[in-house]
Amino acid sequence: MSNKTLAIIKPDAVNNEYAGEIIDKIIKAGFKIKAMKMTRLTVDSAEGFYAIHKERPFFGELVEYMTSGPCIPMALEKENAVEDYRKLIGATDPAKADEGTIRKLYAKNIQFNAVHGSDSDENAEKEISHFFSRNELLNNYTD
Ligand code: IDP
Ligand code: MG
Repeated sequence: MSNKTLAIIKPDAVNNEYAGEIIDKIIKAGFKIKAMKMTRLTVDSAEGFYAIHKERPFFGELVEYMTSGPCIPMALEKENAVEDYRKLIGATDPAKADEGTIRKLYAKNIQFNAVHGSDSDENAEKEISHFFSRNELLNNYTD
C-alpha cells in the first residue's frame, strides 16, 4: 500500500477563500504536505490530468472549471493516504457527502466540489508527477 495522494484545492474553493481552512483540516487529519503550489492550469494540462474522463458528457465543463482560476495542488503523505483522504473529502456530490467532510462544508454541487483526491495508488503517483518534479518532492525536514 502506498502512503501518498494528490490533493487539489480547486478554483472555486480558492476563489471563495476556503484554502486556509481546507489546508488546516488536511493537516489536523494527520497528512504531511510534501509539496504544494498555487498554479493556474492550462487547457492542455487540465485535459491531460482528466484524460480518464475524456468521454464523459461533463468533460468540457470540467476542463473549463479547472482552468477558470488558480488551484492549489498538494502531494500528501500519510499511512493509507488515498483512502483516508477520500474519506476526509466525502462523496463527489456534496449532497451525498457525510457531515463534516470537506465537500459537505465547502462544495457547491457535483461539479464545483472544492477539492480533488486521487482514487488509487497508481493514479496518485501519476497525478503527483503531473504537478511536481522529483526535486520539488524532496522537502523533508531533517533535524
Ligand atoms: P471525484 O473527483 O470524486 O474522483 P470523478 O468522478 O473522478 O469524481 O469526477 C471528476 C470531477 O468531475 C469531479 O470532482 C467533479 O468536479 C466533476 N464531475 C463529476 N461528475 C460530474 C457531473 O455529473 N457533472 C459535472 N461535473 C462532474
Ligand atoms: Mg476521480
